[in-house]
Parts: sequence; C-alpha cells; structure tokens
Amino acid sequence: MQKTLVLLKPDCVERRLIGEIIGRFENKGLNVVAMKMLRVTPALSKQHYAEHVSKSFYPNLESFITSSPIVALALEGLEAIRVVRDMLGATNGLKAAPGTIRGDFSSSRQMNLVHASDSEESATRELALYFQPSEVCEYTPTLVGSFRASDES
Ligand code: 3AN
Repeated sequence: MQKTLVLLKPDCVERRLIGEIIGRFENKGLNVVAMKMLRVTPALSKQHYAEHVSKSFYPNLESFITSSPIVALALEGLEAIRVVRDMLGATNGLKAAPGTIRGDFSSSRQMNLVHASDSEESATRELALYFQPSEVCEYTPTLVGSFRASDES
C-alpha cells in the first residue's frame, strides 16, 4: 500500500469541483485517510514547490496557489502514487488525455485543478508538509473485499 498527497488547488475550490474530484478517487477504490482545507502561505508554497522556486514562472505559481483556499488529502491504495498521477493526466490541461481529471476539466497549464505526488520520496516529503502523523486516520474499509480480490495486495 502507498499513500500520496493530493491538493485540490484554488481553481478546483473556486469552481466547486471538490466533490466531483474526490468522488473520482473514491470511485476508483482509493481511501481518503486525511483531509483538510487550508490557505497555502508563501512560506509553504516555497517548501512545496522547492524544485521550482528559482524558475522564472515561480512568482506566478506562488500567487496562484496562495490566492484561495485549497483542500489537502492523503489518499491510500495499491500503487496509489502512480494510479493518482495517471488519473490526473498531463500537467497542461490542453494536452491531458480525455478521461483524465485535467483532460476533462482543465484547459490550462497553471489552473490544472489538482496536484499529486510524483514519487515515493515526494509523497513522504509532501505528506509531512500538510499533515501531522496523528492527522492520518489508518483504517480498513469493510467494503475492501468488493474492490479487489484478497490475493491482490
Ligand atoms: P505537476 O503538477 O503535473 O507535477 P509540475 O510539478 O511540473 O507539474 O508543475 C507544477 C506547476 O508549476 C504547474 N501546475 C504549473 O503551474 C507550473 N509550471 C510547471 N512548469 C511550468 C512552465 N514551464 N511554465 C510555467 N509554469 C510551469
């Protein structure tokens, strides 16, 4: 099992797509194990986007991610990091395949609705930025047997 960090960005919240997008993850069989709404501060933005801070587009990225509240989620599932990235689609909504979240709802590179961790290292780092260990609720849903066979874990 893996955990991954998902952020429903300001455009997702402003467009009232929170329920629609979380529903996709739930329908897939991923477990929501932590969730909160928050406002990203400039300091948190710099930590989150550490790899982009020195790039020319960073100021626009920071002003966007701090512009409205976001919803942070920890999702758990088998191969959850890759599965969630595949569900998001390409970074630019104009290039994302139909059927993916960005392909179906976004026509922008910046306003691409959702962030998800892209590796185990990023997931560990990013989950720690948004959640205390005590905020992550470990549980096994009773429906798990309806989502996959017992030998598929
Ligand atoms: P993803 O969210 O698919 O992992 P990243 O981490 O490469 O994409 O980029 C995060 C955000 O940084 C994007 N949503 C976009 O707003 C911005 N960004 C990335 N690359 C560029 C670029 N070449 N020009 C402008 N903005 C960019």
